[in-house]
Amino acid sequence: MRLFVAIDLPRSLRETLAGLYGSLPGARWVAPDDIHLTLRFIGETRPDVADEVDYALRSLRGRRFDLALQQTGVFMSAGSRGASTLWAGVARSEPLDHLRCKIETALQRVGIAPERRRFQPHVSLARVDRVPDPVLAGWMQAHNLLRTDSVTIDNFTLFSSQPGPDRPVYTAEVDYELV
Ligand code: 2AM
Repeated sequence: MRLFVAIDLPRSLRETLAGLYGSLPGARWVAPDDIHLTLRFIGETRPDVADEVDYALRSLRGRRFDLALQQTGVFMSAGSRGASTLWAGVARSEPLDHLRCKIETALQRVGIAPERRRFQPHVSLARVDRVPDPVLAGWMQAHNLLRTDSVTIDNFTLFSSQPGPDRPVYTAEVDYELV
C-alpha cells in the first residue's frame, strides 16, 4: 500500500480554501475532503512494514500546535510528479518542524529510508497545467496575501492512497493524538 503522513485540516480551514474554488478557470481543484498538509510521503509499503510504521507513530509523543496558512505558490511540473500544482503555504513554526522531525526519526527507526528532500510545507489546492500562464500570474497576484485564521492541530494521520478512476483515493487509516 502507498502511505503518507499528513494533517487532515480542520473543516474551517478547508472551507476557507474551498472558497477560492471556481475563481481560476481551467484549474482542477482538490476535492475539499481531500485537502491535507503532508508531513511525510512514505510511498509503497509492505503490510508488515505498515504495521511497524503504525506502531512507531503511535509511540511518538507530539505536542499540539497552532497552524495558519499564508500565501499561494506554484510548483512547476517535475518529471513523474506530473501537473503543476497550486498550493497554499504554511506559516513556518517550530512545533510543526519538531513534529516532522519526530515522525522522521520514528520512521527511520523502523527502516524507512530517510527523506532527502527539503520539507516545503504546503497544502495542494489545484493542478494548474491547463491554465494559461498570464491567467495564473494574475490570479496569484490577487491571492498572494492569502492568510487564514490560526487553528489548533491536535492530531495527525496515516493515510493510504489508491489510484481512483480520475484522482487518487485517500483513506485516513489511523489518527494519532497530539497532547
Ligand atoms: P502534493 O500534493 O504536493 O502532490 C499524497 O500523494 C500526498 O503526498 C500529496 O500531498 C503529495 O504532495 C505528497 N507527496 C510528497 N512526495 C510525493 C511523491 N514523491 N509522490 C507522490 N506524492 C507525494
